[in-house]
Amino acid sequence: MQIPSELRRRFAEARRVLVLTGAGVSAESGVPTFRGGGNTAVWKGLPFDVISSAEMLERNLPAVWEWFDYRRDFIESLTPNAAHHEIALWQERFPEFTLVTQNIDGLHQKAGSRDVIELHGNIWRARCIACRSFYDMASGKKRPEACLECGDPLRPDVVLFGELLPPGAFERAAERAASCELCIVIGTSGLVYPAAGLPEIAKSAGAFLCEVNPEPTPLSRLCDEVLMGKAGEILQLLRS
Ligand code: BV8
Ligand code: ZN
Repeated sequence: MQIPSELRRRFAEARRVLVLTGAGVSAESGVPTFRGGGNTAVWKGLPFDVISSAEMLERNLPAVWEWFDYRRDFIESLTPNAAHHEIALWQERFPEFTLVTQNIDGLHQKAGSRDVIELHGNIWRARCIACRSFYDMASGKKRPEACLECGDPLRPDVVLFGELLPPGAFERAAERAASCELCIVIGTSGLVYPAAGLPEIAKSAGAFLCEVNPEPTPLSRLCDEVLMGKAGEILQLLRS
């Protein structure tokens, strides 16, 4: 794949860069995407946006835990791929670099990315439904049965459908999107809001918008450049 000269020039000259990632950036690490192969991920007969919903949390917290415990055990043995590593290098390359992810797998951080704006939370954390105390579950740490502060139940520290994003996360991302010169959207189907609104904010603020995805998405028509292929193979081609 040839990197178009305009994109190469923008990549070489940009100082303020925002990257938005989705499940596709973790696909080459073995993390299943949600809409891979045209069908939506299903758990025990329930589409993921049903089991991953505020309504389900109300109705059946143990089922929600079972779903995230299964995914956490699955992700535990997986490692970052070339796309994660390339993106981690960009935080040194660009004076003002912002990494925003919809992923809860923590693979960006495992690849060395710092200050990642996690719009949808993180599967390695639990939090108390009442006092919001946080509990780290990284490297197999067991979560307590209930909150050690107030005794109330714990829930996964992820954003479920119908729930608000973490305080300030979207605002910070939107602020950076509105001031970036180059916005690169990697491995997202661009269907879930408000995350999918960030490239639109960047574009309308005058940024050069580039998408990396083997398939067209609703965001493709907005883009100045679309690189159709796998992130793990394409991102390193941007190196001069
Ligand atoms: C909210 C955590 C306020 C849990 C997730 C406006 C319009 C319509 C609907 C709404 C709207 N505003 C709000 C809504 C409702 C809803 C929404 O957007 N629904 C959609 C389905 C229409 N949004 C919400 O509920 C949000 N909250 O708005 O709060 C509010 C409150 C009350 C009432 C109303 C509003 C919260 C959304 C967050 C939900 N939590 N994750 C979990 O993980 O289980 S979302 C989850 O799904 C992911 O985080 C991600 O965001 C999304 C999946 O999308 P992708 O990551 O893009 O993955 P996908 O599989 O779809 O695509 C992968 C792509 O990668 C593909 O394009 C593929 O081609 C590509 N690819 C594959 N391989 C590669 C690759 N690319 C590169 N390289 C490869 N190798
Ligand atoms: Zn508590």
